[in-house]
Amino acid sequence: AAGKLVCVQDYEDYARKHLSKSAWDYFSSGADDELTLRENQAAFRRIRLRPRLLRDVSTRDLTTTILGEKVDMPIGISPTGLHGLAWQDGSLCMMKAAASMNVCMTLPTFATSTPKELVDVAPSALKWFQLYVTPEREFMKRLIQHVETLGYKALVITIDVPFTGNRRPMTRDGFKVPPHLKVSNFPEELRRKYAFPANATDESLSWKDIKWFQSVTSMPIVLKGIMTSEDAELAVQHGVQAVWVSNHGGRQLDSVPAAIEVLPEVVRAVRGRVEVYMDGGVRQGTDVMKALALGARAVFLGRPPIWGLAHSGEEGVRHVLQILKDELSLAMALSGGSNIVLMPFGRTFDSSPKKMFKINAFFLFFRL
Ligand code: HOC
Repeated sequence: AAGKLVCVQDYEDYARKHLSKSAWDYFSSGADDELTLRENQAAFRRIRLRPRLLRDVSTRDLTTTILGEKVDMPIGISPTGLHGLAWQDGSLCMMKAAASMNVCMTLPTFATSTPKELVDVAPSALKWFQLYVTPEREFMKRLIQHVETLGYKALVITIDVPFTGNRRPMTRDGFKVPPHLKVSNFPEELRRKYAFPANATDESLSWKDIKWFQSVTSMPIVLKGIMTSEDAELAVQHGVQAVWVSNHGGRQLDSVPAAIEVLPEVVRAVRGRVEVYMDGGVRQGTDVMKALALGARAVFLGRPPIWGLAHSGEEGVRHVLQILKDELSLAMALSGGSNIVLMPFGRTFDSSPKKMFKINAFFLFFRL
């Protein structure tokens, strides 16, 4: 049945019809007027590609590395809360699908399986852990060190949620996590105190706390939620290993620009000193190409794997990933690239100020 759906939009349409209202509202909604939510996709649509031809595209290599780890394509899975709302054992299904496609899975703090359960179903797959920072530092430290011991390869700290954005459909209906779902990362007493989606995060979190994270882990740190060149520069100065451009799928501050629009200023600011990823609005292979052309090392998917889960669990997620992989491969071929890292749009960045922005692009985009 999964074969009948041919693009991510088909999966979203299926999910809209089949998820419960409360689950659909949780996954689909954005903050306030949902301007940013809509803009994330709309901004991709405004970018156009310039293909180069006669370049032997008979084979295509989509493999790349992120933080030194090899993956089969520059597309990973973003942390999204409450997978179990979309499919039973949703976090495990997502992990298995990611493992079978050899892409990075980012386990959210508000997952519905534990970090260890993911290791058990996919021991050697690439896993990152996304952290919401609660005020309970001892608990945070234990959790971070636990995932590190389990072999998670990066700590992705979400920095754009000092308070949860107002997603009106959820507020209207008084969204509650169904009692059968366990938000497994929290021990019982903390689960009551920081019950999702009540405000669980430490709203006093600031740049000076980065040192603390660095002191408790040797995992590379990725800051997720960067939306300005100023914060990108601060991230580099604070010694993190990567920045992740994201407006939280339009679920936090409404009226910020689309993630893809912010990407170039962040890429320029970091000047190749750290890797840059993005999420927000990626729905097809050409979107991935556009993000890569603008300097992202990889893109991550938030809602699309959820729509896959809602359709057919692990199989649905795998098919969503396969669709995007096929679309990316075709888009590469049609625009003259046989290697995703060396695509003709390949910009290279040199940290020396003189050669700050060496572009060997002959493939680029323009905006309408
Ligand atoms: C601490 C509360 O990322 C979402 C999730 C969780 C946000 C609430 C965090 O729903 O966007």
